[in-house]
Amino acid sequence: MNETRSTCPYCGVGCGVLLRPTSEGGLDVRGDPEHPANRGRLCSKGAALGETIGLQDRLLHPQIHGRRAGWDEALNLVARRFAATIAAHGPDSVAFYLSGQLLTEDYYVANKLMKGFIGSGNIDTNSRLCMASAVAGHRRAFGSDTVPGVYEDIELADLVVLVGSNLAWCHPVLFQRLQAAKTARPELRVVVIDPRRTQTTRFADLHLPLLPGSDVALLNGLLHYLAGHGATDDAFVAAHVQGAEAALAEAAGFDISQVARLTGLTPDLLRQFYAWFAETPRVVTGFSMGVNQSSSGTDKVNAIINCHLLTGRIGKPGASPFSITGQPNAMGGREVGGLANLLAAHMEIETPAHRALVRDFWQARHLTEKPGLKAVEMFAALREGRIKAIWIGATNPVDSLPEADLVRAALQACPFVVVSDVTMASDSVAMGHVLLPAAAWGEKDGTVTNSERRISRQRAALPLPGQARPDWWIFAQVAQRMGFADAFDYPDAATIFREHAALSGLGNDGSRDFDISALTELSSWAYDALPPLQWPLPRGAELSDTPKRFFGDGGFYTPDRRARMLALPYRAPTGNTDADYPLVLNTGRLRDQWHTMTRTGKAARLMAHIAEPFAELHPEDAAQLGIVPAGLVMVESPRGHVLVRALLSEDQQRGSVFVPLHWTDQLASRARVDALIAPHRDPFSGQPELKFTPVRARPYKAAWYGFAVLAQKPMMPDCDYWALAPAQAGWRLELAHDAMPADWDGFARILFGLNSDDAMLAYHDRASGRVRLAAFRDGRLLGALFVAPEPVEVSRAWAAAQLERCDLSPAECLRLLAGRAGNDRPDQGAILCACHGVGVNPILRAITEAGCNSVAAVGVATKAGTNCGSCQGEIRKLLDANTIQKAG
Ligand SMILES: Nc1nc2c(c(=O)[nH]1)N[C@H]1C(S)=C(S)[C@@H](COP(=O)(O)OP(=O)(O)OC[C@H]3O[C@@H](n4cnc5c(=O)[nH]c(N)nc54)[C@H](O)[C@@H]3O)O[C@H]1N2
Ligand SMILES: Nc1nc2c(c(=O)[nH]1)N[C@H]1C(S)=C(S)[C@@H](COP(=O)(O)OP(=O)(O)OC[C@H]3O[C@@H](n4cnc5c(=O)[nH]c(N)nc54)[C@H](O)[C@@H]3O)O[C@H]1N2
Ligand code: SF4
Ligand SMILES: [Mo]
Repeated sequence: MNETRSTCPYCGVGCGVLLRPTSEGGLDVRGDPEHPANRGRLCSKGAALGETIGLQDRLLHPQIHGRRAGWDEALNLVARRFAATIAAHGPDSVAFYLSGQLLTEDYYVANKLMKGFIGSGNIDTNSRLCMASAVAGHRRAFGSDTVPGVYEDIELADLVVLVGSNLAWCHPVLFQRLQAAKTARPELRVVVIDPRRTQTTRFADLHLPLLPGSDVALLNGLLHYLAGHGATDDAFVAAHVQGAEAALAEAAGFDISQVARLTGLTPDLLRQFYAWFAETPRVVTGFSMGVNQSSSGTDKVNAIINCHLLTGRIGKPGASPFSITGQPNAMGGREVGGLANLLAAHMEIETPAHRALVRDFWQARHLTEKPGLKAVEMFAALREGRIKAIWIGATNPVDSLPEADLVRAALQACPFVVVSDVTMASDSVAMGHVLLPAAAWGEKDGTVTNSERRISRQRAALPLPGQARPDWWIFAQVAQRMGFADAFDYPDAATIFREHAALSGLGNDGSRDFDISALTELSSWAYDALPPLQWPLPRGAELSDTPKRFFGDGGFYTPDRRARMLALPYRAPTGNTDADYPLVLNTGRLRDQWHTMTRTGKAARLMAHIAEPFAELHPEDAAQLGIVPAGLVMVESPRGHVLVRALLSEDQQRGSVFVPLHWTDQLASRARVDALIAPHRDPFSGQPELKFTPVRARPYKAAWYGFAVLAQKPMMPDCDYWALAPAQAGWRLELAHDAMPADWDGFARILFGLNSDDAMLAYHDRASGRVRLAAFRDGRLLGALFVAPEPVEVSRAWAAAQLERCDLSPAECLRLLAGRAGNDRPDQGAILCACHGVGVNPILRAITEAGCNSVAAVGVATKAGTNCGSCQGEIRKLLDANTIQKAG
């Protein structure tokens, strides 16, 4: 079998995949049984990778002002404009805004160009929105940005605490490993700290639904409790820790009643959690965006680390704090120094000796002397005209940065915007004066580092389409054309990797955590064959697979080699709710979507899980506001608004509203949630507060609601609300507007893209305001539109499935107009199991009619949940609901 070993390009778990090109130009993807991160497992997104690589919407040629250009012309223009801007306004008038989705080699070259040759620190990345607080917290506590533990610790622990992490949806394979460990050892306890109920909290033994932003109070209380209940590791603290007294003195103010007041949790819940933590030597605390994306994010990280340092539970099997990284190469980006305040190879811009090392090694013409602007400041500088040329690569800031409308305006006003991307269809690509077509996953070669410091190869299995080129090549070409030919004369990714490895060992001798100098002399052949390896790998290290932990015996990277515990006064989130903006907006991720959907949004089976943007509210809040289930809701902050579907659920706590971050102008009329978000940031990391924005919500009064399925991608009608999603054989579209169109027939004809000789079936019920229109050609459905004065009640999955048929009988055409499935083709309902395409209805029937009473039994009956397992939590939710219903 001709399979290529590579790594999944999505989350920081970093699963190994095996790729086999198909005869139709596609890619078969399966989990790599030999990769230590996943041992053959994949989640729904990884399993659907083959469906996201199609070339529709691909950026295939360089473009200048919308005109197709050659590489030479485009690269020369970029080099000339950047050089001219620097000459006229200095190096800090230009900036790169990049991404944790670039490969290490791409990143290394970009960072070297900006910090070593342009001479500015203005290179920041979306890791500022993601990992910056973890980086800052690690550096404050350990003197270095080190993740001490390994994945195996989650399986070896007796208590796993997850803080601000929806592991089941965001790191599903790590979650599967945790699930398997708990099945094998039911005494392994799981505690989840999250304001809302999620598929992760459902799995937990204990869920602490704290008030948003109150983590430091909860964790200070834990520290105080640990000290008072004999859980301190005195020997470890005496030998390896500084600052315990001050930290404990601060924490002493956080007794149970004070913590209960600040967090909204009951004293009983708190005592239960604290007691478990105190009595369990093997604790892993995993943390993610509920921690980092906060105005007290760095303090939250240190509050977690404080508890692990006090108890000596760090870098030992089954015991460690554990930062769960978001993007596939969040770690690699940090290794090469891909943040405005880092240098390279975990060295510091502020340390003269480090600058000297890097300057000599790079033969740098203009090594930056100071940190550059962090993401939010960078876009403010753009807006104020201080930055006059920017290069955006592998990220979509028009949708993912706070004050997103201002970000768009800043790019509109910027004299020179370069975007390197793989798609044409993104809100940021639309802002570029010069577009550079990058090679996509599956076509490019290099390395990424996952959450447990494991470096894995991404390998190409497909040819480069059109004029696409790897990101490192693009940066190196521009560098060469700016006059730095010698330093950027890279023939391949392997050469870049060797240089990076060599720099990591330079003047190191154990003084820096990041050292992979054992890989400095890797031949190109050995680089191609490189197996997944954890660092550190100092010169002479054996290239073996034994787990590598840090700090079990101290050896921190502070000058005195001791870790720091910090006194952490509690700070409430920066923005305050008030009478005008009484709700807290929380934002985050869905199981089957990746960020701004430029890739997962192409896969019908991933869109089938949740096909529309929504706001999730507590039913009592909704009732008070007059918001009805499945109605539309306007969520507003002083900065902007979104118009999305209302989802009422007690999974939300009162006063909170959750909106996913994924939808953009490409697939919805107005659902870019970052348009609402304030630029408040953590003072230490500069990471924005993406999980706490005061907002208000109100119902949208629609004159009509519509749902359509379409064989062709439609021209978007002029409607206040629309949300588009690909289906297996066409598109599905949700609509609503506050005024009726003059003529439904004409409206539908344009929507369906009909010819004048295409006939349409129509049904108007003037009394009820219901309209149904459908057009067919040779037994095929071209389009169907269902309109009602209230949210349309037609099975979406069933209607979309009719697009796949080429043999619709006249009776079936009429039934379609009636909006009802026939008995012979039962309606699936919303698709829960993306892998096997199993909807909620067959699963419910298995539970209620066939008596299935476990996830496994549902799997046997329907196949749901038997491949990647990502939907098992939702199946469990249906099982629980059924049990409750029976009991009631
Ligand atoms: N399916 C999917 N998986 C992904 C991604 C994706 O786009 N889609 N993206 C990847 C990336 S880049 C990242 S960064 C990770 C993110 O992974 P996670 O951090 O697990 O995901 P989020 O949904 O952003 O947020 C996690 C949780 O934080 C909670 N939270 C909000 N406020 C607070 C608070 O004040 N305290 C606490 N304790 N919790 C709070 C939210 O309710 C949410 O459930 O996911 C990665 N994996
Ligand atoms: N409200 C709110 N906002 C958030 C978050 C949140 O939780 N809430 N989370 C934040 C976090 S943690 C993150 S990580 C960000 C993510 O936000 P972004 O980074 O803006 O989102 P992506 O959709 O991943 O953007 C990646 C872009 O790179 C392109 N691309 C893919 N592969 C390649 C490649 O190989 N080369 C090049 N050049 N381009 C490529 C894609 O087409 C896409 O346009 O969002 C942040 N914003
Ligand atoms: S858990 Fe899923 S998204 Fe993350 S790396 Fe593995 S397969 Fe990819
Ligand atoms: Mo992220």
